[in-house]
Amino acid sequence: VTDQAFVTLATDDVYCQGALVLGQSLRNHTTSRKLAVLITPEVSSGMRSVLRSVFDEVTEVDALDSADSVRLALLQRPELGVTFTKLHCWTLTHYSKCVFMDADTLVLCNVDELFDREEFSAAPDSGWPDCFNSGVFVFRPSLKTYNLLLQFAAEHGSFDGGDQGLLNSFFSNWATADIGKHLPFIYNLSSSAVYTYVPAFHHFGRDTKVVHFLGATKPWNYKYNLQTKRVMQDGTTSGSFHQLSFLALWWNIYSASILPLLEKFQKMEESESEEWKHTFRGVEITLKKVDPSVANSLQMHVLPEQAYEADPTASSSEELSFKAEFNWR
Ligand code: UPG
Repeated sequence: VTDQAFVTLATDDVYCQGALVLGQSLRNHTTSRKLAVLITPEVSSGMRSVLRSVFDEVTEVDALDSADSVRLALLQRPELGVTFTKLHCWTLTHYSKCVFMDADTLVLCNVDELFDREEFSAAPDSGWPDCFNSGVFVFRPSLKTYNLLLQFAAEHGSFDGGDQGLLNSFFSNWATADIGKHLPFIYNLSSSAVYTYVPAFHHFGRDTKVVHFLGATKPWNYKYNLQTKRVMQDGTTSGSFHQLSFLALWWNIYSASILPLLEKFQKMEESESEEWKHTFRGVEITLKKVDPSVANSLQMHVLPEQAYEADPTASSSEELSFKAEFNWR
């Protein structure tokens, strides 16, 4: 089906890591729909190449760039920036129907049946179930709807400052009008809500189809041991057993399918950038100028057992190979 697509959004290279894992999870479960990702100018050219190897379509959407009055009104509300960006999904009018998924979601099986639903379908939010969560929703691209949404945003803003508040106010009859537009919670299971209703999770959780790593700590903020295939916890991160097993699923895909892609494109770019070989305790390591957003993972990959940090004060290549200091963790 070429006129229907899964759509996600990544405004920077960090969120791209999530988009890539989501895209790969959809591929792994052999979706028959197109995969599209919306990005902003901030996304690096290397990352765009990697995105193009997973997604059928990588579309750059501009931050507020035009002079029309609605956009100007929105300019006065910088807090709605990311919200505004998500709304761009309605401009993908070469598709007749789409499923939007946040970059911090992961599919556990084929979910193509979502396309049987109509606009606007979404699952309840675990924090306030009369509201839907805007991390997974079915919609029909339409410039008319897009403009109405912009106008609504400019006039009313968003009660939570994000797209979720705005979309809930705009599609305000979702809670009561049509139960067919309520997606089951297993299509947008908040990984953090799991332990607030443990018996329900035990009863229904095995059928989970989409996990949503909602909240401030995203999967890519955790550390992962490539050898034991375990997510590591430290003082800043914590998680229940189930959260950790969902995180491990995310990291399995990231390490098996995404890291090799990132490295491949990294290598291609290296011909123009600096790279130094260094032998330390008999292990040859490669010091690279890496994008800070992926540095953590790449370092883990180069030295799976011991992540290291090069001396950040070193400036030239020679200096670095001398001054590199390793903080064994
Ligand atoms: N996003 C970016 N860059 C950012 C922030 C967000 O690309 O700097 C995209 C990305 O696709 C992300 C989504 O927007 O997954 C939502 O942002 P996120 O940081 O995941 O927000 P959460 O707090 O986890 O999510 C809740 C809702 C989500 C809604 C958001 C703001 O689950 O659907 O978009 O709040 O209302």
